Amino acid sequence: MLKIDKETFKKDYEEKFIEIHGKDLSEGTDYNKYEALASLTRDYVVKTWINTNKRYDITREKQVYYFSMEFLLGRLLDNALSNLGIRDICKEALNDLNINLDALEILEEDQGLGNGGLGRLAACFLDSMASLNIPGHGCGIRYKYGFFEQKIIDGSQVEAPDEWLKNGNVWAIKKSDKAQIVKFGGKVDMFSENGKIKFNHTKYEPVLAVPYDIPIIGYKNEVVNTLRLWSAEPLYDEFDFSSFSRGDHLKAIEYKNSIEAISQVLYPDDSFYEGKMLRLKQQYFFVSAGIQSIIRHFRTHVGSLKDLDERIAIHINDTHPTLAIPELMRIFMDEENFSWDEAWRMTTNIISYTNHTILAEALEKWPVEMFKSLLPRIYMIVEEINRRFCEELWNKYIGQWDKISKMAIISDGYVKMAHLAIVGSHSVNGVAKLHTEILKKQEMADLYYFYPKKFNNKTNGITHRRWLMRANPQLTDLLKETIGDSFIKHPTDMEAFEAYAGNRIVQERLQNIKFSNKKKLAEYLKFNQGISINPNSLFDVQVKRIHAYKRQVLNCLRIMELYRRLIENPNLDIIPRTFIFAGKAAPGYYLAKNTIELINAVANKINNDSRVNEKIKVVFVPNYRVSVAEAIIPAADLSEQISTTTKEASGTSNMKFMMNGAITIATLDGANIEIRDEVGDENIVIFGMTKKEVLDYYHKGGYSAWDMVNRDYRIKQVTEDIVNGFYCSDKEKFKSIYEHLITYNDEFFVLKDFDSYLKAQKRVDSLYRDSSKWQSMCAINIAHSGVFSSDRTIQEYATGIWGSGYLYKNL
Ligand code: 26Q
Repeated sequence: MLKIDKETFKKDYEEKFIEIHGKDLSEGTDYNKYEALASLTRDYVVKTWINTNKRYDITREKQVYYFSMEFLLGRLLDNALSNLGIRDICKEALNDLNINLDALEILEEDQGLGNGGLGRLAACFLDSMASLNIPGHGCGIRYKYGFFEQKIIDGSQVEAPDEWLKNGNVWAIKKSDKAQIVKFGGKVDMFSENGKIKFNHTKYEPVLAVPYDIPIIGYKNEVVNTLRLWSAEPLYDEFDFSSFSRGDHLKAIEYKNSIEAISQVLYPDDSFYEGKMLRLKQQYFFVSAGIQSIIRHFRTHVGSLKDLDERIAIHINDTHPTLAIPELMRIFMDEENFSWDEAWRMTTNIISYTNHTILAEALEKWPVEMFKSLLPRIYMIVEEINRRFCEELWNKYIGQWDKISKMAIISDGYVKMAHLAIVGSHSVNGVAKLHTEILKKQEMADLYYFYPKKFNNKTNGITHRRWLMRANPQLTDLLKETIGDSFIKHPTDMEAFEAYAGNRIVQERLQNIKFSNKKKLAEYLKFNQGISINPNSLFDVQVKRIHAYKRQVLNCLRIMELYRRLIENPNLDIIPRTFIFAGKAAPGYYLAKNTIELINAVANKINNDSRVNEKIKVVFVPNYRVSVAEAIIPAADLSEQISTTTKEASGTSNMKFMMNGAITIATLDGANIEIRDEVGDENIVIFGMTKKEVLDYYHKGGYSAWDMVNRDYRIKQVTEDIVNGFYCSDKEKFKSIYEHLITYNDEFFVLKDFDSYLKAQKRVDSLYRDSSKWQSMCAINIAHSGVFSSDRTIQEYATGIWGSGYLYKNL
């Protein structure tokens, strides 16, 4: 923990301000003040950062590298100050200087280099690894533009570039001396040298990969790990300047642009896989740069790579970094002269892989021709991995050609990345119990039966330091007052809070805390969107990426049904509710964008109907991101986790809501099942089809959306309201939703679950009426949320997969 007193801090801050702005503090804007504070905080971190790296080189502990195309960090200032243990001193010091720390913190742009769950998980994992004293580092891409900024114009999503770097960024340090060269295209020739086959790669396009290092600060423990993000730059040394001097400067610019494009944009996930060459380029770019830099480091600090598999572990976040497997093979064989067998043993020992999806249509596969021309040497290696794998399959499954071709890495003209990841790693994990079961028994069944020992489950988690302590300081204080502060280091100690579930004073405190968070959110929405909501109403929240399987449409339809009932009977006795939605749709995903339009149309109609406004309101909060989640989640009463059973691998917002004392309404999908197991049936509201019912429909058919419409007049009414002009004079506007639900016999069974969902919402209504009961349920949810801390998840990865972190275990 950094030891610093208030006066020293003040002095340092004023000096820093002058140093970077060349003017007095009194002349500074708020943003100037933020910059000086962030810059000073980074200075404080640097020494510990250097020490941590030195320590790692001396102790030679196993280093974990978490490779991910996405890291959704959000804001870093508060996190840095809190983890350094100087936030209180800093706040007081700034107060003396008439500066409000909270007001500066919100000026920081979110670092939004991720789509959603997978990217945020990577960020939570980095926080947990550093806080648990595990030498674990991130490796990814420094996208110039983060995930797009979502604007809602006339009720529709409009995308704008996320220019998160426009005002600079103090956290990252550019390390030009650690740049690596990554080679694309060209040709590979084989030749023999001293009886060994060698490969010569020529005529390739070189790209300079330049690292930017971001400190990942452990919680008050003197550990600063590194997130290394790579940026692509042209390599003019190797550029043919003769064409430039002939006046062909356009060619030079074209070259520069084509290189810079590699780290320009983050691809949106629409869950329908499309093989884009630039995306493959991005993948090899950061994987090759990352692995080269790891190996270079070990060459300089350790010397031999002989037992590298005992010194490092590389984890791949979904299949996106799978090229790490052939890239390691390439370096071991072509550069280090290892035999195939030795290279393969090391590679599979080093690599482990997490699968995050069960949507078959989202699995990555690359056309062989594209792969071969972009990565000729890597393709040769993949081909050989595939050849050897198929040979094993032939020996085991004699004559079963169909099975073998289904399991192969290369088949039907494609390279299948999940297969490569499974074959080339020693561990394959799913992210919740149900998800892992489905992977084993359905999606990857053949590969599971071939490698049963590789498969394991690691249920996701979230960092309680950001999602509880930062996002909800009042609740954190209540926990400290009642059960002490051991839960900070040992989150499962929160269980002790269950003893207070029936305590009236604690219940009242919980209610007041929630009310104060709701008031804050209401003010935020008033300020940003000019909309008034009632903090005394039940805040019913669904925030996540917009996708058909997540079923925002189901949520919307039941609001439409309730609205119809209220018009008919304005005296209907219901608990007033505010329905809050937020989330981005992939720009090319028409149905998801149409869903946003429907929600906004429903909001527009309902919010302008004075007959019902005392009872219901609908809000769509634009541009959902980490900082918005931090404002919304602590203010939620009800957490909507309503995906079609079997489709949500885990979900992680479900855990964030639970930790902040919201009650969950959920299908038995992903980690919802484990939340139910923790809190018991009486403290969660479950509805919807079972896994068996869903799988039976998929395997045997038999679902008829029309039957649902014909059997239930409420369904008939709300589906007609989508297209009869009730919400929009243009009757065609929401046609795609209507057709998806009915004409195309919706594969996500929205209408099938409608009745059960409505009944569940009715249960929520009656539970909420008994405030004491409701608060005790909230308390039980909070008390059992500790196992969903990513600290637990990371300990499981460290001991079960990486074989790392023994320092922590010996503490
Ligand atoms: C792939 C190819 C081309 C373009 C984009 C992509 C791409 C990008 C991001 C594919 C998938 C993603 C992200 C997936 C994701 O966030 N999955 C979620 O992961 C969470 C963490 O494990 C789970 O909790 C969620 O259930 C899962 O949906």
